[in-house]
Amino acid sequence: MTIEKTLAFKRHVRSIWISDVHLGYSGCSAEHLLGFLRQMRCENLFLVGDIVDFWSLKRRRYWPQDHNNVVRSILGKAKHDTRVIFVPGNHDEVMRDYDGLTLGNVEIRDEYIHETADGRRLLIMHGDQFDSAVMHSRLIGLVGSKLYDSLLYINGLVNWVRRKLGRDYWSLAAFLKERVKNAVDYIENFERAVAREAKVRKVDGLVCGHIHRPQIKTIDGRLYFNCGDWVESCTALLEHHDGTIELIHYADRAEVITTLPPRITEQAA
Ligand SMILES: [Mn+2]
Repeated sequence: MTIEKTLAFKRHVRSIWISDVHLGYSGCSAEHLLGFLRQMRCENLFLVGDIVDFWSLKRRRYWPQDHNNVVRSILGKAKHDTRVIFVPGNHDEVMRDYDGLTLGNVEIRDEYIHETADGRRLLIMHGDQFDSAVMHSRLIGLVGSKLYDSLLYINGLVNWVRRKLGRDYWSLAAFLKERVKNAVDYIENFERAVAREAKVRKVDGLVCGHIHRPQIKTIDGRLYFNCGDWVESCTALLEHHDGTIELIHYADRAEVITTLPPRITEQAA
């Protein structure tokens, strides 16, 4: 019964943050995201980067109807009562050239400072900006950023050869990142770099995405919020009207919502 209620009435919150949706990539859970967006109403919707996966689209053109519907749902909110701010990530970094531009009521910002209802200032950025800090300190630090840049250049050459041989694209950066990512301390280093930035920028906390690890915690007195993603986690951050922030795992709830109603009907019958 309560489930039906949550479906019938849209939940209203002050703000929603989502990141790492990866539209245009086959791993994107657009269906879940659509379900979530349709259930929610908010004053502010923050798109925290990697919303469209241009990297994946470049490799393979994939754009099913569900992905259109997500874009339409977001634009629909932007047209009505929601302020939509898009902070691009590394997979949609082409949009970073348009900092300050408003497209179809969607404001594009390289980064943005949001003030919560209880007066906390939160810096919003995608998070790939901390890759260099994390990678330099962990792995690339051994050889220096100049060499890392050279490696990326060599990576381009390697892929040119691979293309000539009809082989798939192979990313050195992704490979290194994956290796470092697998290390237990990658996430810790990332989070610490984020907290350091929050301190330098004199904000109470930072909201980001990028590493696909949903999280709310305090590090060295600064708030660390990670939106997670819509590839595996299906998570979002919500700001309630009193300023408290909640991390929700939508897929878990969606499962409950799709499995429970038939049972209720059964009982009723
Ligand atoms: Mn990213």
